[in-house]
Amino acid sequence: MRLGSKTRRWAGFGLLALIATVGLSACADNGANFLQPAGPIADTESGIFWWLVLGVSTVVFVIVTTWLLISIVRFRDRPGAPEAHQTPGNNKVELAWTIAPAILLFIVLGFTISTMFKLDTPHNSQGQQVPITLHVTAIGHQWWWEFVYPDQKIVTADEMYIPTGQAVEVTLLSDNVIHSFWVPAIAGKVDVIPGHQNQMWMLADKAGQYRGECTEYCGNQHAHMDFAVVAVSSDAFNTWVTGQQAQSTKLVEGDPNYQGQQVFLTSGCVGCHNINGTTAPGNKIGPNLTHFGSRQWIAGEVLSNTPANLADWILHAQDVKPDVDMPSFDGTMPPNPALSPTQITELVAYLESLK
Ligand code: HEC
Ligand SMILES: [Cu+2]
Repeated sequence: MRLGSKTRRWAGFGLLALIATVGLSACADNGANFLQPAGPIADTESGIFWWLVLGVSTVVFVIVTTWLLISIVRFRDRPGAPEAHQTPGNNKVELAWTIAPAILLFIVLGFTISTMFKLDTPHNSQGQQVPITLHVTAIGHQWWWEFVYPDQKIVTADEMYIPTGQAVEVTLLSDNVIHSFWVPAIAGKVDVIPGHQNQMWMLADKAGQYRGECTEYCGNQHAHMDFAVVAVSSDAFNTWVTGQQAQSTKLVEGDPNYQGQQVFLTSGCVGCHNINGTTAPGNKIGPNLTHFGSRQWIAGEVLSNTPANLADWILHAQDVKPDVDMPSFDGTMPPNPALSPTQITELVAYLESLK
């Protein structure tokens, strides 16, 4: 069947629009871009992409396309021209175009492997070796990241603070399935495997907030397992540490958020969440909430941390993030209670006060 010229024109437009959409979507900047590196690892990796992979591909593309265009134009069929000369096979040519790409691919492989070895030792952007000054353990849960700072005795979720210019060692653990830890602008991706301890290091040159994500399919809400690496100056980092080390207190009657804390302690939340300094034992099914009010996001960056969103999350967690391990507290999932509007208001005020 031959397509009419109108149909072909529209098909052409459609194709162009599709290509443009795909191309332009790459322009969105959400902090998760390894082509805008903020540390030596991503910097080296993007270098490999620009000069090696893109360089080699460009040369091949130009040679093949030029050759193709010349052949199309020069040897096109003309009225009255004799039948084209047929070449049934040419061993020399076949060998050449098998061996040449193989050599190119081995060159790419060689540089890639040597880069991998180079990236093993912690170093700064000038290439000088630097010592590890901070240890963080990142634990992949379903579907959120827990960050433990063993030396500072801090436990937090979905936001990993690091000081700029310092090498951080990240130990990767999982208590469920395989995840993968990637902060495109800084470092990664390294698999997070249950029963196995993986290690990586990272260093951020520039202060900023960089999005990280799970890059190994781990269940329904895999796409909502984002986290943020927040790189700040050493001073700001120390201030953050001191803030996170502060214990929460068991409030007494008459304290502003006493009612909210009571709702928290009596509604079943304590089965999964810990708030240090209260009687909530918390068995780590859910994030530690001791300093929840200081975080920018709720539940793997699905919602920004505002009182309205928090109320929405507690009432309808299963609608916001279907299949999540937290029940909705709107009465649809007995024995979990339906929280009244007053209880929700008090609970939200209490949680947001935990800075
Ligand atoms: C059965 C376990 C369970 C119970 C009970 C539970 N939660 Fe959760 N909660 C979770 C899990 C798991 C997450 C993390 C979900 C995710 O990000 O995928 C979570 C996330 C949260 C978060 C977001 C924390 C963060 O840093 O992103 C808040 C706030 C929260 N829960 C509050 C509550 C409150 C308040 C209650 C009681 C009314 C409650 N939860 C009851 C399991 C539970
Ligand atoms: Cu995942």
